[in-house]
Amino acid sequence: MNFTLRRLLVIGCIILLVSAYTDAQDFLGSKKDPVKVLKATSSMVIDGKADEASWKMAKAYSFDYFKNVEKPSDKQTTSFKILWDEDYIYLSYVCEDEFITARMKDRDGWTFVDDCAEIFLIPSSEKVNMHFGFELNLYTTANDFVFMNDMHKEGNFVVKSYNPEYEVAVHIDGTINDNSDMDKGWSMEMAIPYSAFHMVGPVTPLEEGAIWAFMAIRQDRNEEEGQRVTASTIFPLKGKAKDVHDPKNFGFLQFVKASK
Ligand SMILES: [Ca+2]
Ligand SMILES: [Ca+2]
Ligand SMILES: [Ca+2]
Repeated sequence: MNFTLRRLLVIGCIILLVSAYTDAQDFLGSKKDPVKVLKATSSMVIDGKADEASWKMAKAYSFDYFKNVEKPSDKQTTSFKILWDEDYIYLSYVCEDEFITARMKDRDGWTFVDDCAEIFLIPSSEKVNMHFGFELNLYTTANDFVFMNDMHKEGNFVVKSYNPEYEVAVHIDGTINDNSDMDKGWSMEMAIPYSAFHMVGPVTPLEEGAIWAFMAIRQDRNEEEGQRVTASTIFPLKGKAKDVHDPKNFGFLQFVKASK
């Protein structure tokens, strides 16, 4: 290989590396481009309908990354919004759903194989191996937990006795557990108090400018029998396992003031 060719190859490699690095830094949810969470300026009524003025200001995010799709109808759309104030984090999920399904009525049961809204939050600007998880089905049954990754050679620890108080309400446009008709969808509104994240050790405050890591997920169950669900997420799931609990798959959010 002559000198000029070798030099061109080296330059090409550098360009590729720099562009890969830039891509890795700029995706939605990266620290450079965190999901901006506006501060709520209106009073929020947790009734399952995101029709407060503050919700109208908030940007809607779709869940475009699907897991366990077997047929085209498994890809149903979700619109996700998030807001904050000094006391609460507010979440809104608006989900198209032709087959609204709910089974689980026991706290900390398998809500994640029902139609289910999920949020995993790390109250830190670092992706530590621990998150608070909230998985709620359409009966507002909660599976809530503290999840600890890679605690043991056997895997993860999940502390399900974490049962904080928070507000949640669901609005249904259709019929639950009746697949003889086509439903329109459902929406869920949640308010999780900042006190739910208090613990021994550092917690990044809920304040303007603070950055937290998170993952938002929707589970979609459409069949009367079995426990097959399709998951969809705000951020892509990487790795062989496509694990929603892997903090490497989480993105960042930043609490900001409402723009005028
Ligand atoms: Ca509302
Ligand atoms: Ca729990
Ligand atoms: Ca469904």
